[in-house]
Amino acid sequence: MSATAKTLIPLLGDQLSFDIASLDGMDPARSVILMMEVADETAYVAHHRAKIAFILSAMRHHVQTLRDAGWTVDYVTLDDPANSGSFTGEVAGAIERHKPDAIVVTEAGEWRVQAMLEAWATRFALPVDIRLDTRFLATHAEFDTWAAGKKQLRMEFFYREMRRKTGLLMDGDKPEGGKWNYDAENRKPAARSLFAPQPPRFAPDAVTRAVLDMVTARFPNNIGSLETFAFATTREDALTAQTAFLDHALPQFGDYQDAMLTGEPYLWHSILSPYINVGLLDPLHLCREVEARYREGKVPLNSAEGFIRQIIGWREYVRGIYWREGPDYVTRNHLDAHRPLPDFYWTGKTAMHCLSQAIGQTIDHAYAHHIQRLMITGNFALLIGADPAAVHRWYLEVYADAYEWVELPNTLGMSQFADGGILASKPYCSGGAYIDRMSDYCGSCRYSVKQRTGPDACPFNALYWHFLDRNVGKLRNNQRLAMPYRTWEKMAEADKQALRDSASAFLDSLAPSP
Ligand code: FAD
Ligand code: DLZ
Ligand code: SF4
Repeated sequence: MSATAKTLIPLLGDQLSFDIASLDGMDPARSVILMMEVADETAYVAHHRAKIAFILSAMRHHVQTLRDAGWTVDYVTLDDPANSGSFTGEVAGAIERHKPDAIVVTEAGEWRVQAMLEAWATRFALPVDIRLDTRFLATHAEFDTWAAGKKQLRMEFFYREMRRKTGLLMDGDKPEGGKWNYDAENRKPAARSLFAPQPPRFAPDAVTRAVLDMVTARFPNNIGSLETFAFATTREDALTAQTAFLDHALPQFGDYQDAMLTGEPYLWHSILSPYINVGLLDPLHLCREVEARYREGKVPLNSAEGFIRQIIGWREYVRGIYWREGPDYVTRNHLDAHRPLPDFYWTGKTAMHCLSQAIGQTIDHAYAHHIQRLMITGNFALLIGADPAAVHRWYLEVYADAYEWVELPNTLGMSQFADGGILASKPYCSGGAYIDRMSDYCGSCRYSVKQRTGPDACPFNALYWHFLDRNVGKLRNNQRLAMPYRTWEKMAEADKQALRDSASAFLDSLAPSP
């Protein structure tokens, strides 16, 4: 490259990290960073309005820190009349403006955008260096090597590799405390008398307020409230949220990971996924902080291990599956499910208290914790036989942390079993008893969780048996479902028919999505 050569560095909205690979070794004096707010990204699904506002505001704050650090940043706003609406259109415009000799970019988080980056070299007749995203522990190639030849992929074994690789919670070559996984100690139901810490809320500054106004004007029909917007949009504030979690919630994170309480959206969860996923927080650094708290005796092992497993285990594992399975993963529909999602997924207006709580807080905060996503909204969609592609679109729309690489395997694989068991060894299905055990929802529900059939019975109960019955051909041989199938088979035919009739009547009453 000549002394005056210039490199264009397009930086995507989920690449807001200082140590992003595309900046590594680059000279600020000979580089132009390009950041683009584009209609394509704001509209590939009808995102929750707080999700759009969070990402655009975090991008606008990040520009300032990059400029303060000496970088030249060309920033294109969504309301710029010359905005072409696409990453490729904006890169074309920036090439006109800056006449670069090369493009350096970090690989995209999803197939859709990665295909765009890969087309740039031909389209612009410039060298394009697409760098691996080093914010993840395992490259795609490393994951594929681990997975190669295995009959079944299981997160637990991949997770152990990541523990060894990072040295997190290791005692020499043994797991800290003698066990790799303390999940059995992480299933306490929460009681009202326990004090649940509230995550810090960040009042919108002038930059965020301008974004909120723009989003209000441009996306009037998208789901979601903006009045309650309280996300951190700078690294500094995200670190404040991280410290608050480590100090106040982490000690009990393990015990109450699966608990649910009316009117308490957060409990002991971290609410850090939006920040980790855009790059404001570094996942490995966060895990090292968690380990340090454990070593200092401030946090019990089940909490530290449980949290670290979510990040270096599940988060890395679902990403590996997403890239390994390919762009057609989204079309899988193992259980041949085709029902539209009911309309109340967009309003929260249903008499089922558990669903109205999980969906209501999703509309208000663009957040629900894992067990609400898996065992309330996900479980219900699975039991009614909702189309997995529609379920996937809903989850991608409504959560502030939703990007296809992490959302799709969690939804289509873990929650809807639509990949036939690549990600999870059994469908996560349950009747009302599980929800009653892990929450206080049923006490204030119009339905009775103890009843199995009839108009006042908890709909989850009959739907559960209906699900097993109609999928018997595909699920009967699953060892982990052997017990419920034996119970079903032993049931009197009249009881079975009453359950079938009750579930059918309920299914007929559902109004489809708008
Ligand atoms: P905590 O409970 O505090 O967990 C700590 C961190 O671990 C999270 O911030 C997250 O980074 C990571 N983590 C935990 N579970 C998972 C998981 N299963 N997969 C990947 N990372 C995990 N997570 C997303 O980040 N984006 C999504 O779009 C997303 N969609 C989901 C859809 C469904 C149907 C399900 C069942 C789960 C989904 N998850 C998704 C995983 C998980 O629910 C969220 O990461 C978590 O609820 C975020 O809240 P938190 O930060 O308070 O998490
Ligand atoms: C999700 C999102 C939204 C809503 N808007 C933008 C945007 O205007 N500009 C941008 O660079 N990124 C945005 N994103 C995040 C991108 O969709 C994300 O970076 C890609 O999905 C990565 O593959
Ligand atoms: Fe949900 Fe059934 Fe409990 Fe009502 S009774 S809250 S529908 S599980």
